[in-house]
Amino acid sequence: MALQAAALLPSTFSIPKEGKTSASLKDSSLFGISLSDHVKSDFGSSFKIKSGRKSSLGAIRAETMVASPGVTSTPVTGKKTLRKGCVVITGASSGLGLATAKALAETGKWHVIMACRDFLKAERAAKSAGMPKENYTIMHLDLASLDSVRQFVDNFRRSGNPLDVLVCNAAVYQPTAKEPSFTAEGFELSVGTNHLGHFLLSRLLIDDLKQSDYPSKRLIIVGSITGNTNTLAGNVPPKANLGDLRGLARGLDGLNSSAMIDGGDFDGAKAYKDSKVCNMLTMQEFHRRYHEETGITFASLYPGCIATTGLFREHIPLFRLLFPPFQKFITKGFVSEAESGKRLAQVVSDPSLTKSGVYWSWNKNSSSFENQLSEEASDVEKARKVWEVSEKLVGLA
Ligand code: LMG
Ligand code: NDP
Ligand code: PMR
Repeated sequence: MALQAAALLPSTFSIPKEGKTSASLKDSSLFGISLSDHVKSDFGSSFKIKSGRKSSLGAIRAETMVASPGVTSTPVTGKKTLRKGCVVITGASSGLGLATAKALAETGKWHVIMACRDFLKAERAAKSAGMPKENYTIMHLDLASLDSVRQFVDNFRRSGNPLDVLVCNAAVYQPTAKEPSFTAEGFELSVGTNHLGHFLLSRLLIDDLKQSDYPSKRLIIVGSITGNTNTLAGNVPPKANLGDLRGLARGLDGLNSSAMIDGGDFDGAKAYKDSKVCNMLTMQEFHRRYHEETGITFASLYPGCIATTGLFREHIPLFRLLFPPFQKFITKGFVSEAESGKRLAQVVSDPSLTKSGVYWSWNKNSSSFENQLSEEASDVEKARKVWEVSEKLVGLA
């Protein structure tokens, strides 16, 4: 545990600016569903722990595994039941990530590693959400720094936890920024954080997922409707468009090249939507490259319009005031944070959602369905290019 504690030092001590909880909406919606939905996370007793899980960390891992609540198994009448799953969720200090962490921790079947940039905020959020403390651990991760991503991976490995599911959830949205801002390595902040940080994280952690003996290993990358131009929401300007990736290929530094993937003028709302397209393309490229060989399920999703989260913290006050009622009463795409958390928790743990390469959405009957991605967000050639350019940028190629 000492090793783990060393990994948990916060790098920031900011006071949260947002974090209100939303009112619940017992209504069906165009793209959303009712609140009667519930998490189905039981794999049933037919799954058993495989013996001799591979441990690459020898004694350190064995020792910390004993101390970790996430990896114990409970003998029941001489048989071993399924051990707790261990899920890493990025950006679990608010909104969708926090709601998902809470939904999973409350089942008692999951140990949640909350991978957050602000340790104190995450600790407060977990406590005020009432998450059982034996079912979560907070570890520091700043996706806007590739060094921090690598450090997180090292610390996670030292913690001795297995990795059964990774959820790439964190994101920033800068709709009102006039000028770009940048990550530690000088990439435009939204694509740098939402896509490149997660790209490195998931590429590094794929090895850990491979080693897991959990019956259903998953890598989930949160997408969005607004990156999909085959929808009404995806046609609200500015529209996502990666173009020929010329800006990405030159490093998104805003100096020698554009800060935008397509090489155009900076637009914070477009940069966010472009980053979501990258997220959805990356999920599919992972599926093509790794699913058959590893059996890992790769998935993305649109959780519904969670109009009350911190994602909109930088939007103008008028927008923040009108957006929730607009989504509730006009588009009917609104979903509460709690409901969105249940949806993502399903993608993490529902035994019926094991299909790989799928972009999940929910209909008004509370059922998940395989949604269609836009032409660009399902472009095989573009996915390959985004992958290859991204691996150069994050130092993997
Ligand atoms: C822009 O600001 C930035 O300028 C830009 O740089 C970029 O960052 C962009 O995409 C990001 O954001 C956005 C801001 C500017 O827009 C808004 O604030 C619009 C938010 C939507 C709010 C609509 C208000 C409608 C009033 C709803 C009140 C609800 C009350 C409930 C009533 C219940 C009754 C039962 O501002 C604008 O752009 C102003 C635009 C105003 C547009 C108003 C359009 C209103 C409605 C459109 C209806 C469309 C219906 C669609 C239905 C779909 C169903 C199929
Ligand atoms: P929030 O702002 O509430 O949550 C985003 C989380 O990401 C926060 O915990 C934030 O940390 C974290 N984060 C931001 N930057 C970094 C960083 N550099 N390193 C580590 N963590 C970081 O927004 P949502 O819950 O709405 O967003 C969650 C996901 O849902 C995103 O992927 C978003 O694209 C997606 N989504 C949201 C929709 C919505 O309507 N809200 C709709 C569709 C998709 P901190 O708390 O420290 O700020
Ligand atoms: Mg949108 C069915 C219609 C629908 C849905 C589901 C969304 C979701 N939005 C819809 C329609 C509209 N929006 C319409 C008609 C308008 C014009 C008034 C509109 C506007 C709008 C703005 C200005 N919407 C927005 C914004 C944002 O700044 C949000 C955004 O683009 O963030 C990137 C947003 C969103 N609308 C959504 C969803 C889910 C978002 C935000 C979050 C995201 O995609 O991650």
